[in-house]
Amino acid sequence: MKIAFVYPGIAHIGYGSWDAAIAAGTSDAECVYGLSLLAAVVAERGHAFELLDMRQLRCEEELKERLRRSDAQVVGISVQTPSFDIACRVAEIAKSLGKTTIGGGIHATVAPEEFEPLACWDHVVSGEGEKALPDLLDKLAAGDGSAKMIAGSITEDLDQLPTPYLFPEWGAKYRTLYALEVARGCPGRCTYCVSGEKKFYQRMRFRSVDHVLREVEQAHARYKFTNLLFLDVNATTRRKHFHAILHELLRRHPDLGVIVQERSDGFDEETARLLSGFRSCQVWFGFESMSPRMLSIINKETNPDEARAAVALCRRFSLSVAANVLIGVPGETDDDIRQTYEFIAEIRPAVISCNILSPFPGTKVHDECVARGDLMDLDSHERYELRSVLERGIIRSIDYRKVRVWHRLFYWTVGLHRPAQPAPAGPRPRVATRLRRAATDRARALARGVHFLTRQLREPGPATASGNPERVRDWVRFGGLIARLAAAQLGRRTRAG
Ligand code: B12
Ligand code: SF4
Repeated sequence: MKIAFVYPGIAHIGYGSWDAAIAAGTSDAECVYGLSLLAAVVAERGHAFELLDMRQLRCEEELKERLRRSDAQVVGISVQTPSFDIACRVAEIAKSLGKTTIGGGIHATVAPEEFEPLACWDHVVSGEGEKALPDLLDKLAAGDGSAKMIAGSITEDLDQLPTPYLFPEWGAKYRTLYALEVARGCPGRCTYCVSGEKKFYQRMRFRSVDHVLREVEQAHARYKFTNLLFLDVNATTRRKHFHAILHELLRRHPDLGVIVQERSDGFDEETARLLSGFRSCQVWFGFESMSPRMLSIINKETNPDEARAAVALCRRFSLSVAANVLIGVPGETDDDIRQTYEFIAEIRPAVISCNILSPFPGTKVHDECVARGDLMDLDSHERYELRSVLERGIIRSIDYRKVRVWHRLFYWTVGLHRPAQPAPAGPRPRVATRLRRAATDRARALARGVHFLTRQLREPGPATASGNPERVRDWVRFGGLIARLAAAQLGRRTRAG
């Protein structure tokens, strides 16, 4: 039996977005780890597969043509919430060509009831697919019937999983950035997160250190990748385990750049010390907010002191800090966002991702919004996509004009204040050299500032004054906000002085 895997993740970004995203280095051209794993497990059972990544196709006609030419009898579609409508369209096309359709992925896990009544789906696998999918393909190959709705089982022993198959379509990307999973699940219960609400993702399971290292060795020998991304949402949930992996990786591949994702409460000195041994390291913290009130509302179970301590550790060990913040949360006030903004302005992370809350099905926030009639009428699932939320809004009680202004301000602040490069190691250079370097630094910062501002002004984003009165109002608010923040800062400095 042959399965064509389809990745329909083109919500908001559209067909053919891959090349541009690769050129810009954005996460819109990330490899899809779940599909790499599924390809490897179906291959183990003797099934053939191919990939159709819609980000790499030009239009629906090309998709139809590729499916028509394909000798795959089955089409397996990996669905995240924003791409549900697109996925249904793919399933309709595949069915019209006589293929059997299987839906899976996070949306099939959190909202299987949305698939059930639709005739375009023959089978829907909710939860993890490593056992359910090959079992289903075996049955289909044998001509045995199977239920439409299938609950995937949890893979208890992650060491049973094969090394993911790296689709050649993504080859160049994998060569620079290899994604690695060392554990699954998260014990957190953040109200806005799918992992936090669904029991399925809360149970932690860990791969053994040997199993992880074997994969890294195989992949490194083959692809010679230069950077390693830990997909785990909280790398240090079990510190000793993560330290053992880092220790061994450091011994074998200190030349790698590593990217990890962390909660600020889990980050300790030993982790920072080990990470500092690699060629480079970026730590993405899920700070979300610096308002204790909001941290409690979203049930983040961290506090601003832990965030500051984590950043201080990164500074001490010269690790690059990347910050995730979350705004547009029901119940949030200007003052709550201001506390987060001031923290960001103070720590000056190298990169920021300012997320706007999207009430994904399967989260507590979603259920609460529905219960109080706060969710807007949505014409498509694409409305859940973050950039769409920013432009069109999704929760009635949120003032998105204000959210857009803050959003822009976070990026401006970080874009303009990117920390200077650390001084190179070695003897202190002569005065003339130091002056020349300082002047070059200033000139570069100025050029970066000018480039950044021109890009922001040209960008057809919500806060550009392009003739739309709504956008002009955004600008006026923006100016007012900057003036107020500057005045507050000046007042504090004067008092301190
Ligand atoms: C890496 C990552 C990305 C990467 C790669 C995405 C990908 N598809 O792999 C990038 C950066 C591209 C990305 C983008 C987005 N992401 Co993301 N991402 C993740 C992250 C951190 C890890 C994903 C992962 O590899 N998991 C491990 C693998 C093994 O699990 P898996 O992918 O779910 O696959 C398993 C099952 O779902 C199932 N399965 C999957 N596909 C299929 C297909 C078939 C046929 C079958 C039978 C089974 C099956 O079997 C797999 C093996 O068990 C998760 C968090 C998490 N805990 O999963 C968020 C997560 C998936 N992302 C999320 C979101 C919101 C997004 C965005 C929508 C953000 C945005 N811009 O709005 C975009 C999607 C863009 C789009 N156009 O649709 C949410 C999804 C919420 C939702 N309801 O959709 C998550 C859960 C984060 C969270 N906790 O809120 N993401
Ligand atoms: S946001 Fe992070 S810490 Fe919170 S539940 Fe989700 S994955 Fe866990």
